[in-house]
Amino acid sequence: MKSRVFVDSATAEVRAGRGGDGSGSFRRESHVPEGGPDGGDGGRGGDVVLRASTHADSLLRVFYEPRLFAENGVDGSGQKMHGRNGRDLVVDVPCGTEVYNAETGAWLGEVVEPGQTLVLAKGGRGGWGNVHFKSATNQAPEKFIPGGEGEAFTARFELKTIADAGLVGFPNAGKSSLLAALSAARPKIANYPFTTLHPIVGTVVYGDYATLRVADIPGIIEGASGGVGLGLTFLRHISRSRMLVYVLDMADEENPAEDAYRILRAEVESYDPQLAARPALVIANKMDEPAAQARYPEAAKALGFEPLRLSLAAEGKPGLDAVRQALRDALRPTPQGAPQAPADAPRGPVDHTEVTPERLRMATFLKP
Ligand SMILES: Nc1nc2c(ncn2[C@@H]2O[C@H](COP(=O)(O)OP(=O)(O)OP(=O)(O)O)[C@@H](O)[C@H]2O)c(=O)[nH]1
Ligand SMILES: [Mg+2]
Repeated sequence: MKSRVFVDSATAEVRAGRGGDGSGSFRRESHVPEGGPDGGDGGRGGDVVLRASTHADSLLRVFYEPRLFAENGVDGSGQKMHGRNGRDLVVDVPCGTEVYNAETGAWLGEVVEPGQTLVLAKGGRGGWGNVHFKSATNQAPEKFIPGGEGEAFTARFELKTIADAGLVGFPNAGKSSLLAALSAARPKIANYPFTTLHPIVGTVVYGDYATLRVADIPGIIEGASGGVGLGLTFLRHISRSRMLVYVLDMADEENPAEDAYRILRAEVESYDPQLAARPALVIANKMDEPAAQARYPEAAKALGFEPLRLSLAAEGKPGLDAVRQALRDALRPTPQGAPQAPADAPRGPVDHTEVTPERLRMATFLKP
């Protein structure tokens, strides 16, 4: 079983290996009367390297072992022996890990694609042995060069989950239920708020083997971007998503869907206006509930568009195929490379008696 502990930021001491010293040795052999300098070079210090891995799903390892020290190079020795290079320390972190200098706040880079590496700290160069200093005038140099220091600093790691689409919704709206229905991911689902405590990503697989990744995060409540509830820290995990999926609980009588949508958008907007401007799919969930059906026309009117009807509790999960298709359509690259809302996306109500792909796109995409 996978660890339930989820760590999405961590601080660690990073220290590359020191270079081994050069040697100041002289050749001493019984049959060689005047042995010359034979001190070899030191090995270089190991680097500290960050590597994106699909096997790491949080920064737990860094959190528990916050000393990331690479091996020192070995000193050179007599008989022109070169010291061994220090081994690099390769730190596996989840895809989407960013690194900052903890003291200055400077952004140092990120690893995104599986296998991508980033050298965090370079090892010190190996020192030079005295063999390098032998010359016509100096046949017995005592001089040698010590190894260089490795780079060292305090690093702060932050994980930004990589997914194509991010689910946003009030607690209990059915986000995890949607992820479970779309993918093989098995997030915890329960009828109480804040069931989901950390982000989880699932992969949606299409008939033609196209895939896209969807991230489920804890529920967002009003004030999340200002630190209320769990929301703020987790909005970060969908900040790279190319699109957002707003999941509205149509059966929630206390929080009408149109209010929920306005609050969610405002929270996303105050977190990052660029994120709020990305394409969005809006889902009216729990449509199997009579209260949801009764509320739908009024909500659609207030919203100014028809959110996609979905029912995850009913037999056959009506609406799910349309959600899958809408995700796919939205994420298909355009000539510009990024998904775009159609230019003619309406702001007013749309007649939705028959769900054609074109209508779906029109009803579910909102121009920022
Ligand atoms: N009737 C009905 N219930 C649903 C539907 N979708 C989800 N639920 C129920 O709503 C409750 C909350 O579902 P979750 O998927 O855990 O909701 P969530 O948005 O992930 O909630 P948090 O993780 O707390 O933010 C569960 O009891 C689900 O079974 C639906 O379409 N119809
Ligand atoms: Mg959940």
